[in-house]
Amino acid sequence: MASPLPSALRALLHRRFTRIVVFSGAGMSAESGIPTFRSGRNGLWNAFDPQALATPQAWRRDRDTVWGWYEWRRGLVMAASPHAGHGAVARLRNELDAEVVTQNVDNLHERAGADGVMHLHGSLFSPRCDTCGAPFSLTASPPPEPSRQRPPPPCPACPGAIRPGVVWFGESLDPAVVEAATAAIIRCDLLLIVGTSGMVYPAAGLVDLAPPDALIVEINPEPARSTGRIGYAWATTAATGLPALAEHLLAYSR
Ligand code: BV8
Ligand code: ZN
Repeated sequence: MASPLPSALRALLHRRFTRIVVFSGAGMSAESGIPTFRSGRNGLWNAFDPQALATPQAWRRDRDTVWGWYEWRRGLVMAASPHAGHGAVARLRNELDAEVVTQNVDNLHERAGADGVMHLHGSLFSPRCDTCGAPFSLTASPPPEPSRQRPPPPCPACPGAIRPGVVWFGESLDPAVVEAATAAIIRCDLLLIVGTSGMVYPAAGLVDLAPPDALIVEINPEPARSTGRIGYAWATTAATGLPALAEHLLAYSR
């Protein structure tokens, strides 16, 4: 049984929403055991600052460490499971045609059953050659505790090396994904912002494109800086808040 909605939020939801967008960040995956960017560091990578590793400079300087870090993260995701919040988002996607925009590079939204997820910052599961761009399928699952240094696979088609399929700091986002996410947000009537500190641009700026009459609800245990236009900031977690919200929205659509 999902936890009850705060009465003030319930009052704001007393209408049918037909153009819902879910905008998620690292906090969406925290309850699946995936560390966020600003939580405590994890063991093997304690000394590393994600923002220092997630850059083209780091790749040029020390590919093996960068590749080892992403393989460790890919292994974490593969060993993790989507939680009830991911399931709720998948229901909103499948039953209410909601759009899902994420800053996350994991595949937990998809594994919970949501398709058409817009990955603003790419994915751990779409590596490509750093030279010719050829996509590469990583069939082998990473070792449980990859060593710090892991040489990336060579590209089968050119002298390049296989890099993570993510957008690094200082790299531009895929214009097609930004365009699709923007198109969804500018027409939404309900925007659910889940688990993001709202500090990374241009992604964080997309939430400000919601129409003036859209209701914006934020789900985050700590008030974030997502947008000045939050209609309701629900200080709860993704795995708690989203099932309750989805249940209410689905009941209203019947
Ligand atoms: C760009 C993929 C144009 C990689 C990521 C100097 C030089 C170059 C660029 C810049 C610069 N200064 C500023 C910039 C722009 C820069 C930027 O915004 N920097 C920030 C740090 C200021 N942006 C870029 O570089 C972007 N590109 O601008 O291109 C350009 C081109 C050339 C030159 C200049 C500009 C590209 C940014 C994309 C970076 N890649 N990810 C990877 O994953 O390794 S970003 C990465 O960090 C994530 O994808 C995510 O977007 C971000 C982390 O943010 P969050 O998801 O919000 O996570 P966070 O940990 O911060 O917060 C978690 C939240 O969850 C918290 O609020 C917490 O309270 C909450 N929470 C915790 N538990 C729960 C919870 N919520 C719910 N439930 C819970 N249980
Ligand atoms: Zn290549």
